[in-house]
Parts: sequence; C-alpha cells; structure tokens
Amino acid sequence: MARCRSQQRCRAAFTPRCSAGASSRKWQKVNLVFEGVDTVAQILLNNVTLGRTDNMFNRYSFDIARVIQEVNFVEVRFLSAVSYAAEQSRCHKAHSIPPACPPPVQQGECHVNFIRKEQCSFSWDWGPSFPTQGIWKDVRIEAYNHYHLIYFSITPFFVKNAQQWYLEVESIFDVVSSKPIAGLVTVNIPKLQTQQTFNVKLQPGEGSIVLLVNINKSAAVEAWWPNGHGKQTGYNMTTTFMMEAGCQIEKVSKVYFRTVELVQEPIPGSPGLSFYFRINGRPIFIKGSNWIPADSFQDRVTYDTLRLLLKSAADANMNALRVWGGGVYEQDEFYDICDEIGIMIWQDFMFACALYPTNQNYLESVRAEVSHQVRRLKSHPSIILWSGNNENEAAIAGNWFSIPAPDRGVYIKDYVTLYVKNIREIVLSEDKSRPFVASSPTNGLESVKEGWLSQDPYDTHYGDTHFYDYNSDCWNWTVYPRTRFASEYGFQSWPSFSTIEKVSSPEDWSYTSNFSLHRQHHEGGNIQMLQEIERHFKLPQSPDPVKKFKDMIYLTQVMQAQCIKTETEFYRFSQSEIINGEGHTMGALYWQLNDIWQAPSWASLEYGGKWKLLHYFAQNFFAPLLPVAYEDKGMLHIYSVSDFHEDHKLTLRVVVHAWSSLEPVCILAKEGVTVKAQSALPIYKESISDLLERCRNCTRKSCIVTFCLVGEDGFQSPTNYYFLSSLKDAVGLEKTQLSASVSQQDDTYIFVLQTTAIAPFVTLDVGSIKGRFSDNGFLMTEKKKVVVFYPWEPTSVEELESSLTLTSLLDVV
Ligand code: BMA
Repeated sequence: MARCRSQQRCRAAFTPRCSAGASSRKWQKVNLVFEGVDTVAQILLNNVTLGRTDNMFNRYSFDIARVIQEVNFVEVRFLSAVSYAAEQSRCHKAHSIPPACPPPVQQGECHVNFIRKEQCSFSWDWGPSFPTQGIWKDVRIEAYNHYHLIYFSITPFFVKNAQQWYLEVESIFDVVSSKPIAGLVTVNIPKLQTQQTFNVKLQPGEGSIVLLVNINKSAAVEAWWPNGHGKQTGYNMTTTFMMEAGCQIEKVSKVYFRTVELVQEPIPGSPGLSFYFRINGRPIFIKGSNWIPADSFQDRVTYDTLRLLLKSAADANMNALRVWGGGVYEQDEFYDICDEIGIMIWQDFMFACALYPTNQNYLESVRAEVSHQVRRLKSHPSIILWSGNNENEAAIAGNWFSIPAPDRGVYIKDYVTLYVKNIREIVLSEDKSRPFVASSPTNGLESVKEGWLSQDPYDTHYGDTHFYDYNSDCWNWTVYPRTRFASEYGFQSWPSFSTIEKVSSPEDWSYTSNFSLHRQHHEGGNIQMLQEIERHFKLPQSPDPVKKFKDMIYLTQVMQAQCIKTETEFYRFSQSEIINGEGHTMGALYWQLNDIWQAPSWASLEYGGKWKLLHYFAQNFFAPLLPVAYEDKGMLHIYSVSDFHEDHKLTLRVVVHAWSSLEPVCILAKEGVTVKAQSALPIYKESISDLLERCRNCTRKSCIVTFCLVGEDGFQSPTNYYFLSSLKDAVGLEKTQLSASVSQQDDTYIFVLQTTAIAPFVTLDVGSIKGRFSDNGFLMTEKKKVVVFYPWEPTSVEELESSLTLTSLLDVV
C-alpha cells in the first residue's frame, strides 16, 4: 500500500502562561496539539510515536512531557485517505456499507463513508475529487502546571416566569495536580451591570465546571436577532479564573442573548405537526440556502472568502444557511461572521447520502468528534439547530442502496446506534440550549415515533423536505410540495463565462465539449438544463460557437433564477395557509449557496463569489416585503408576503404592458391594502380573462403583468412580475438597444441604463471585476433604470466601461 511521508522540522517554542521564571520551570504537562489533521497519520516526536489520527474533525492532543527536548523533530506520516478508506471497507466483514463508490459521472473515489473526512473530497455531484491530505488546522505546544483551560463556552437561557436571562458558563479543565485546586471565578458584563463571583474547586483530571450567571434584571438586555428581524447585539464579557495554584486566566468573550425553539405541534385543520423556528419567542420564516465547503482545499479559504460569501447571503435578504453534512464543520471565523451579521445556521453533523459503520473504533472516533465540535461551537448564537446527517434517513426509508428486505433491520439498528444512541446522546448532554433532529429531511417528532426512521421522511405534514424535479415545468407552482419546511430544492446553471474562461481554453467553449461534460458531475445535468430552458425559451442558434456557448450560459442562469423564484415564492406564500391539510410552510433554503470549483451546479454564487442571476433574484424573492402572484384555474392571485413585525397599509399597483410598448396598457392601484405582519395573505384576485379584457387588446402572449406594493416616503417592495405565457411564445417583443453610462459616486459606480423597448432579463456583466450590482437580470419596462455597482476591489469607470456586456433575452440568437 502506498505510504507517503510529510516531514516537518520544528523547534518547540512555547509561550509560557506565567512569566515568572518560566524558562527554567519544569512543566507538569506538555501537550502537542493538532487542531486538525486530514486525515490518517502517525505522529512522531523525536522518533517516538505519539499516536495516530484518523478523523479530520477531531482535535488531537498528545502528552509529550517525556519526549520533548531542547531541539525537536516532529514527524507526521500520512497514509493515503483513499487507500485507508478502501482498507477499512475490506476489513469491515460484518455487512457491506453502501454506497461503495460514487456514480461514474462524478469521477470520484470509493468508500468515503469509511473515513471521517470531508465526504465531498472524494467527489460530489457538484464537486471534483480532491482527497486532500495534510495538516489543515493549527498545531501548537501547550505547557502548563496545575491546570489548563481546554474549552470555554457560554450559552444563554431565558426563564419566562421570572423574565430573567441567565448564562451557563462552562469551563473544561485539565487539572494536573494530584489535589483539588480551589479558587474564585469572576464573570463581568459591564454593560449589563452584571458581575458575579463563584467559589470553585477543580478536581484532578479532566472535568468541567458550570457556572450559572444571573443577568441583572434591571439591565435592559438586547437580544440577538436574525438578519432582517433586528440587531445582532453582543456584550463584552470577561471571565477571570483566580486559583490557589497555577496562573490567573482571563477570558474575554462576546456574549449574545437569544432563544430558539423548534415548534412541532398540531395545526388546526391539518394532520401532522408544524415545523418552524421560534427565535426569542417569535416565529421566524427561514430564508436562505445551503452551504457547502468554499474550496476543495480548505487552506485557501480565508476570512475574506468567508466574509464575502456570507455577506452576499445577508445582502440577498437571507437569514439562514444550512451547513450541509457532506462538507466540514466550518472554521470559527465562519460562525463569528454569522453571529455578527445575523445568519442563522442549521448545523448538520458530517454524514451525507450514505450508510455508515458502527464498529467500536468508528463510534469512539465519532463520539470524540461530536463532543469536540459541540464544545467548540455552542457559544455561537447563529447556530439554531444540530442535525444528525444529510438524507440518511431518506436513504434507508427509500431503499436507495437496494438493501434486501431481510437485511434492513441491521441498517436500521446501525442508524439508530450512530445518530440517536451516540450523536444525539452527546449533543443533548453537551448542549441543552438548542434542538436536535436526527436527519434532514426528517419528519421530526413523527420520525421519532416511528423509531427514528419514518416510512416517508418527505411527508409534507411533518418536518422538512428536500425536493428536486427536473422533468416537470418549473414555472408551474403546483409541482412543488406544500411542505412545512423546504430545506433543499434547486436547479442547476452554468457559471458565467468569465469564471469558466479562467480554467478552460477556446476548444472547451461549447455546451457539448469534453470540458463541459467533464465538469458536469450530475448525471444528465446539461441535458436537464437544456430541457428546462426549452419549455419557455428558444434555444440559442448562433453560427458562432462561442456566442452560442455564451447564450447557453446566460439562458441556464435565467432559467435557474426563474425556476427557483417560482418555487421560493410558492413556499413563502404558503406560510399562512392550510390547503387540503398541507401548508404552514416556514422555511425555504434552496440548494445551494456557493461553489467549490468552476462548474455547472445548483449554486447562486460562483466559485470566487460572483453573483449568478439567481442570487440577484434571491435578493428580490427573499425581500422582507414582497407581492407574489400565481395562477390557479384561470384566476390571477396576488399575495402580500411580509416578514415585518408590524402591519402596514399600502397601495398595490398592478400594471399591464404589451410586450411591444414601454407605455403601460393599463394601471390599477388598490389603496389601503393591509399587509399583515409576518404573514402571506391574498390581497388581489382577478380572472385572467377579465384582466385581458380590461386591458384592451391584450392576449396572454402579448402582455405582461408587473406589480408592487407602495407606501409613503419611498417605502416600496421590489417590482414583481407574472408571465402570462412562455417567453418563446411572446408576441411583440422587439429587439432593444441597451446602453449604459457609468459614473463614480464615492465608493460605488452608477450605471444608468437605457432601453428602446421592453427587455426581459436585462443582465449587466463586468467580467472578472469583483463586485456586485444592486440589481440584475431584471425586466425593464421603463426607458431608464439606475443600477449601482458595489466593487469588492479597486476599479475605475474606464475599466468597468470596457468590461461591460449588456444582454437581454432578445440578444440570444
Ligand atoms: C441533495 C444534497 C446534495 C446534492 C444535492 C443536489 O441530495 O443533499 O447531496 O448535492 O441534493 O443533487
């Protein structure tokens, strides 16, 4: 078996915790700590084996007191993750653990479920196979006497009856003295006039102390709110440990106050149970997407990469992301940023789309992983849920791996052992402040009732659902499940030409090139996009192959944006209704936010952070105030969707244009419309035939409906639209002359766009210049539109002008 070695020479330089006489001191304990090793390695110090690693998500600490010298030699001998996984699978004699290998289209490696490593690093349906290997997190030496603080966490609780906040402050120590160490711990939150001192006694060995800090009742605590619902206030807190032996420790932290409940209770008029999050006592509609690793190589993921992607999520009016279970537990900075900008995190444990072993070694490794990760992450208010895995309940329930009926029991038992008896048990003992579900999708309490594996985890009456359908018409909302919570749904598109250009050459620039096939890791993906486009648009016919390729890219993005807009709007307008026992939808997390490389995928942000049209659409379809239209049995319905905490009295404007003219055919203004707080309610209804009749000379093919909600002082929803026919059938659309003038205003650039005719899906693209527009891919029904460009790096008017391409649907030939 191939064995590779990576050596590292280092001088063990450690900073003493106490200054006095540190250099001459003999330390009672000296640890060599690896925050993360990817994955299978033997660790040696001065030629002495300290131990082995086999879990990328664990922290490893080796006692080196007896081995350390003045000059030291640390050696990390890696074993190929691919061979290790294969070997583990060979050694697993009990029963097979499918799937053995990914589908051939993914060109990946096998048996990833046998190694505790980023599951998508062996390939995924949106990602390459780069089974990385190396030291992927910090390595350090810790030297101490008496005691050492290993983990420190703060979790807030609110006691309703007493209307009192308190904090659970947990410290996990390694005490090296043979006798207990007594001392005082003081917690101070100056802004909340809260200071409390505790007498503590640390027992020898590893153990924890939990302090309950009552927040001064007369202090007005500002809670932490998700993006769009309030501020993300945090308070500075200092914790000082003054012990009778050893050094004084001072911990400076930011503490946040928020509660979270996952509400699963009966809904009048509907069988099943609700499934929604209550944050600080308020039901919150979850809007966002799913997060995958930001790069195949984690060492490339910087603070700036994370900030850009997460800020883009918040800028698109998202309030939540699901950290999907086939990637990694993200770095601390990821959660820090989410805390800061109000992005709630649905945190999966790292198991996805597979069955997993449950032998003793494996379970022990997972147990260590889970307690490490929960201890590391539980202080973050952004995390609102722990979830056992991605789609593994569904995999067993739907028999994805063709397990013969008589063997099913073994796999069910394995499932319960891993996610319930081990992972859940640890989560519940480590963190009582947030809910846990065993899988996604799941039926929640109903799955529990059915022995943690429900017959149909996709049941719309319970829990969350994942939904993908590439064969139906995505403009037709009736194909979507009226679920309680949509935690995954999506359609693919290609990233923009400027992104692909960086990793390809001219012979690759066609939709059917080897490159285009190679980068597509989802079986039939390119064809599916084509078929979805064909339903409503004319396919590109240009004789110029590059133009044809660019047109295809544009159309895949238009199609994806329009499909996910329709689906998301459906979930949002289904939040306050029960129809035929279904509804009360309280979450829409589309698949997927970001990309791991330059390839076709479900992402709305390209590798590098560029916004696809979908991301611009998300900004609108996730707007806090949005009118949404849908058609049912010849009737046009408009609902107001609002995430605001108060009702508003607004005017609904419904405008009908003929495709052939920038002058509206008819305008209707409905005044005094009550837009209910945190609801989706009907505000307008008209039969299409009446509407066409009212707006003389209109037909479904010749006209288009746009609408918005308007209040006083410029208060306005985005302008939304409803197509009365496919755009390939639209009559009257004329070729437009699009032009733009660019000027600079402080740190931003202003693009003034002009059109000579109505233009659907007007898209501004400035190639590789990093930044985003205030809006993009829009329907232009007015002569002029002002769009702002927010650059992410220095640029100039000249550079923007020379890179700008303007495209609308009529430019596709
Ligand atoms: C779901 C996800 C991912 C996958 C996506 C698109 O199953 O959980 O595994 O990438 O669909 O196929």
